[in-house]
Amino acid sequence: MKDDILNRLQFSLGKDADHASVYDWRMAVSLTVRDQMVDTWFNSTKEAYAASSKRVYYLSMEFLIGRLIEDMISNLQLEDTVRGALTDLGQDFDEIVHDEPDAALGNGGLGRLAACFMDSLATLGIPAFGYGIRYEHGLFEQSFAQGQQVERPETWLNQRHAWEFERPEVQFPICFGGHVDHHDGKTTWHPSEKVLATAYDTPVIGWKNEWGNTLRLWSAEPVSQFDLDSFNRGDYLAAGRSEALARTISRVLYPDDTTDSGKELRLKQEYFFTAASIQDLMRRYLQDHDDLRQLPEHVAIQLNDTHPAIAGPELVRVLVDEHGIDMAEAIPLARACLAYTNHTLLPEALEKWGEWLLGRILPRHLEIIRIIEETQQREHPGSPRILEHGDVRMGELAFIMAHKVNGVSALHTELVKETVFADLHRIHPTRIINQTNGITPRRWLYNCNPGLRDLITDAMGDGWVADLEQLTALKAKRDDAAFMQAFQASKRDNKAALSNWIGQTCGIALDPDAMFDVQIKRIHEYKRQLMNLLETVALWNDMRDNPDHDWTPRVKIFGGKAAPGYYMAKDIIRLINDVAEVINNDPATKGRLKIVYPPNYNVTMAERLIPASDLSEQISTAGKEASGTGNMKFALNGALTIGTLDGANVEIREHVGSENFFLFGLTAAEVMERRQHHGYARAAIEASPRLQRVLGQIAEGRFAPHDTGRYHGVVGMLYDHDYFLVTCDFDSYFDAQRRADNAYQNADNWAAMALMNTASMGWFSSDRTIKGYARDIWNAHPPRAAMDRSA
Ligand code: 26V
Repeated sequence: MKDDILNRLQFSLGKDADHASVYDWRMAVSLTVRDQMVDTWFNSTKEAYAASSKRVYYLSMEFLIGRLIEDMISNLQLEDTVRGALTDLGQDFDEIVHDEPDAALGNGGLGRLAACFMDSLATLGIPAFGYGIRYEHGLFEQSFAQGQQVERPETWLNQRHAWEFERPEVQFPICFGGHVDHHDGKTTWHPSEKVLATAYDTPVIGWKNEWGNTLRLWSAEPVSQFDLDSFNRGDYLAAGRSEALARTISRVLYPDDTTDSGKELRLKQEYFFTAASIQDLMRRYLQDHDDLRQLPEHVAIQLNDTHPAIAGPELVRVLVDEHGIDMAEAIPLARACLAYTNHTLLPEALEKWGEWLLGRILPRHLEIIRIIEETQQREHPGSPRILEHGDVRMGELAFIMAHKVNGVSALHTELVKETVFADLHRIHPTRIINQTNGITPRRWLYNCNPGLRDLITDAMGDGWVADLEQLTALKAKRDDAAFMQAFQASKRDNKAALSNWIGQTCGIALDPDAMFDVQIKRIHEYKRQLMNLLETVALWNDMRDNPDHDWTPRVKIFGGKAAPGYYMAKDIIRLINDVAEVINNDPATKGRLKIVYPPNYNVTMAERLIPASDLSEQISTAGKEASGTGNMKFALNGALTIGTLDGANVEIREHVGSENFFLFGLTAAEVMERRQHHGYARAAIEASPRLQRVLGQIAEGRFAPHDTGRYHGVVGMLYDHDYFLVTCDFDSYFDAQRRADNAYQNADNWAAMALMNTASMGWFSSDRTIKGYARDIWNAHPPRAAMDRSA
């Protein structure tokens, strides 16, 4: 390993050890590790070919992968080797790990789920490709200026990405615009614009290096690098213009996951990566098959939300226009390959495109969508429409073109059946199924929490890493005093390490024995960070009123970004920071209450915070959080949840036991009912003196003394509509927090509850989720006898 690293340093980086920077060392190590994945990767590809296996194609606009170095090293079981080699070379392993930029090619849950799925597919040995976009700029970097969010472009590709292989030979033309000709029964699309999609492959090797799949991300390039005619005419700017235009397609990740803004560039991005992926998988299929009618036996295409929903019409277009299959046959054939996952019920996030816009950019696809619509209406008169009020509704399109549609938690799936797709569900009663989300235990326990990982492995071996339900054996340890002491110590160590980091980055001193209460996720009104903050102010008031009470010391930690145009979310961020300023400097509550909000929350920060948490905030308005996956990461790492009956919280609570979960709030049915009552928010505020007082303080400028009107908008919103029922759930939430306070006072009992969480979370491994998809949707199998292992 040492020689390999030095060789890489010399011959790939052109540096000698005496002059190498941390970056050079990191690249040398990463390339060395990457070399060790290649055999497994090639062999897996060969095996999948030899067995003529069905392949899974996971199409996702986002892959929120974060850093890769630790995952890669641990899956290859090279931790000791790499650490040893670096120590011998006088280098610090941890410093090198922290040098890797966090690949933020996603907004949040949906993108992180795709990354966990890639890890599980490889670990289970299921032949699969992840297809997405190689954004030059991932999710913006967040900082705070006077408490307000400031966005700066993210620049992960300013450095070479160590893990990818550029594939200049894997390149497909992607067309836009123009018009369509119908002649002698033959249809021809004459596009007006063309770009090239070039593949960049990252190997994804599963646990213990047994199987490798590919994450293939597409980058947009101009068809011709340079317009020589313009150049020769002396028009030097025009010579580069089409080049620049082409490259904008993969330039930047859209940071708005709240509202569908119908931007042309986003539609182009969606079609760009979908069309490239379909061409790629068709090419692969036709290499060793000739009958396209067998396509569904060999190809499963999973649509991660509606973002790649144009795959339906695109696949039909390829089958009909390029391979001469009848439309009537092509539609069911495409459907048999396609499946769609729904990740949100929020109406403002459901994608739709103006018919005129879609028709201008993809004229042939609009024709095909009309034919799909007619076919659906003929077969199921009165079916909900794809085309409505001049819009193409991507949810309906995805549903109609999929043989299976899934929700991401039990509750969410029922709501999908009852709300957004109620009418389509009546027509196709077996199409909607549930696949509750999961998380990869490799990243979210094994790598991010070495203390707990070693404790578990010492107790039971490492079989749990690929078979997480083995953790139930830990339940027997609750009466083992030595184990419980070590369990508590590992949490204490993580909290001390986090306190150090927060001291350094935020300049705030924390007491590692206080309860660490954490809410990290995108800032959305439905996630109710505001309710958490109001409760914090209420607690502060109570602490000041009763200074002699035996208060449980708390640290409130927030993390998350707001979409740049989501003004209410940005006001909430500013309010958190303003309140923190006042409370953190109040001598009356010193040592009892602190608020910290480290900027630029990302995957790497989650890996730091989650293992150091005591209390996990999962407090969305019931019915709004499709699943949540952060909730699973916390519980697995021994945090207790304070939460509503929403998303996967419902199933988490069933697994960990209601006695180990702080439940509060209205149910989804009660939420719908309450909204019918006119003036429900005002009534709730009037019934709660505690809440009234907090809102009064905010409204009168207690936290913005030089700009007292700053939060009138926020307070007014709560009084006037409060769509997400912050006011209605406030008292119930406050009570649940006091139950948590009391429970925390008994450290042994708290630890026992925490252990029950860790021990009960095995079912939430994304390995279990992927087995469900493979069985119920894809009919895909590992070519290896490994199937026995994963059966
Ligand atoms: C939505 C949109 C709307 C149109 C414009 C661009 C854009 C980009 C991303 C999204 C994603 C919204 C859906 C989403 O992330 N859902 C989350 O999915 C998680 C994985 O299933 C789940 O755990 C979360 O509860 C759910 O909010």
